[in-house]
Amino acid sequence: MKIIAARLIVCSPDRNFVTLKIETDEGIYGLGDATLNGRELAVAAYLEEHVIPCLIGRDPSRIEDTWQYLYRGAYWRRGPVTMCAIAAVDVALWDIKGKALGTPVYNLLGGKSRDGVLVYAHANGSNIEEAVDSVQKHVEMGYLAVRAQSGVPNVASSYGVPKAGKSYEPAERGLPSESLWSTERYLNFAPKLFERLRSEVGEDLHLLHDVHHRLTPIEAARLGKELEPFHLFWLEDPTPAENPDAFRLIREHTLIPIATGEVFNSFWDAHDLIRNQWIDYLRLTIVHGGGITALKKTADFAAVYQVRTGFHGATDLSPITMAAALHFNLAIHNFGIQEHMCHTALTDEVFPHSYSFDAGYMSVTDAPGLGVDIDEELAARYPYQRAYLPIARKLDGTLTDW
Ligand code: CS2
Ligand code: MG
Repeated sequence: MKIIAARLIVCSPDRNFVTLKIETDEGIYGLGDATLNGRELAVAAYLEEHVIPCLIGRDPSRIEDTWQYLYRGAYWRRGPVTMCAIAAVDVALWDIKGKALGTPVYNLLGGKSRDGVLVYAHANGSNIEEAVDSVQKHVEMGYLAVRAQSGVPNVASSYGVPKAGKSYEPAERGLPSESLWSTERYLNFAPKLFERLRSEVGEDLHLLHDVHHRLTPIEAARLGKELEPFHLFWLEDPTPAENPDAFRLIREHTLIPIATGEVFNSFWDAHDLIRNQWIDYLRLTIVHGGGITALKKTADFAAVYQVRTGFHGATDLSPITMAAALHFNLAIHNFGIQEHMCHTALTDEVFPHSYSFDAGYMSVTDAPGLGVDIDEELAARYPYQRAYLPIARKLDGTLTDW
């Protein structure tokens, strides 16, 4: 089998997606997600100008060799754009291999280790009342795990809370919006949110919370300690993770489980955090971390230290990544949980897929490969529109982590 063509499908059915389609001389094609929220065309250009020319004529079954060729052959290593591009090729090749062998990708990763993939939903509200109501709505929908985010009193816009009447989509078309943030107000508020949530939903529901990189290590330690009575499933991105030592400091002060890594793009970003057991869940995911090949190596390393996966799964990761993640999550032993932020009906129409949600878990069918496709004609009706993630500033105007 030979690769005879590879091309990008860039579309924006509600938000931007970049999809790589690799075609072979036996009529089988594979799909890979190449979406990097807010920097989509950088990855598209990297693939178009520097990767696709090298793919033509290659044997698509040589997945590991192709991964090494694209990683080591670039000379300049790592980074979100490079690893997202490599991921798109890698996932498309796993899709092709599954289709060529007539088997779902999870079977190529060791077969099922579980019958379904535990997922968590996004609940949010502009205040505690709305957040409680949203969590309860997701419990009624069958979720066993729910992330709760709330507006903070006297803070204009908090992370994870949609604008009035809209579903939550952080990327905004046009130039980046700017919002004001107050750590002090947030730190005084967050424990009240979870005290109320626990009293409303009881002990069994897994509650998660995303700090979104906004605290210093000692502030994160304070928050972790104050949230301990409400036994969260995890506290996510408590502090920026460029300095892994920051997580040592948090670990010294609190038992709250820690998750981080959605902004990582390589095993090496997580290496110290894993081997020192400074985190409990790794969020590094397939589309941003170099693909299935890279994540398998990383997850296997994490398993040795009893660190589990908790893949990022926001709407800016396409249904192709969701499908790949579900196959991966079904197979590996040290699976933790999968984020499930539902795509819109239109996005699901552009990307028909075989995965489904039921009673707190997601599963895939035994369709060969990943079990996902792209409706190119429909995608073409929704052309790319530049969009950015927001910028955050402290009340005094200092730029801070959004
Ligand atoms: C968030 C994301 O889902 C999450 O945990 O951190 O919504 C993140 O803000 C976006 O994926 C950024 O593109
Ligand atoms: Mg997050």
